Amino acid sequence: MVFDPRTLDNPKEISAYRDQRYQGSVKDQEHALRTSCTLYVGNLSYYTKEDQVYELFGRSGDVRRVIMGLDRFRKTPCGFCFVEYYTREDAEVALRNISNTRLDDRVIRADWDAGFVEGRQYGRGKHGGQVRDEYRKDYDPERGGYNRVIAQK
Ligand code: GTA
Repeated sequence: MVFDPRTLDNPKEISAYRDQRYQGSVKDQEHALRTSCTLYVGNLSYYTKEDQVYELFGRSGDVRRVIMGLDRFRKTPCGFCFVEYYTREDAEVALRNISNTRLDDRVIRADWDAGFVEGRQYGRGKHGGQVRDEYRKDYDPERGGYNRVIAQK
């Protein structure tokens, strides 16, 4: 197991994100973030397919599974996924090499994740997709155009 000593002093250095619905203590979540083999991948196109994710992330190590993020009402991809590796080391290589590179011509962002549990594959926004898509002001054709709040005005 590779520990980065900086993260022990400042847990936010491992990831700025904390899942507000995490089932466990703050300490448990910090520990999971430091030891898990799972990455969250954001800013995907809604059109990106699971096998493209396997292909790209498989270059950094053996991928155990990919869980595509889905709109919770439509059950269609909504622009994120979780990638689980068999080892922490392979996940670290992927985070270093793939985060902020392009997939389907979009700059994707990878982040440590505390681990997938059933239900986390669904967008939590009021409209079923990701929360951040409801705050977006730009037109993003690969993520449904305008955000759905603006589109309905
Ligand atoms: N590991 O960065 C991440 C990450 N994100 C962004 C989502 N997930 C992530 N996991 C990791 N790292 O399983 C995971 C979630 C869930 C799934 C879908 O992806 O754990 P979501 O994106 O629909 O919702 O999740 P999430 O993550 O709960 O919302 P977020 O972005 O943190 O927002 C929380 C609150 O902040 C919102 O309720 C809103 O009040 C506010 N907010 C968010 N974005 C903005 C914004 N642009 N402006 C103002 N307020 C905002």
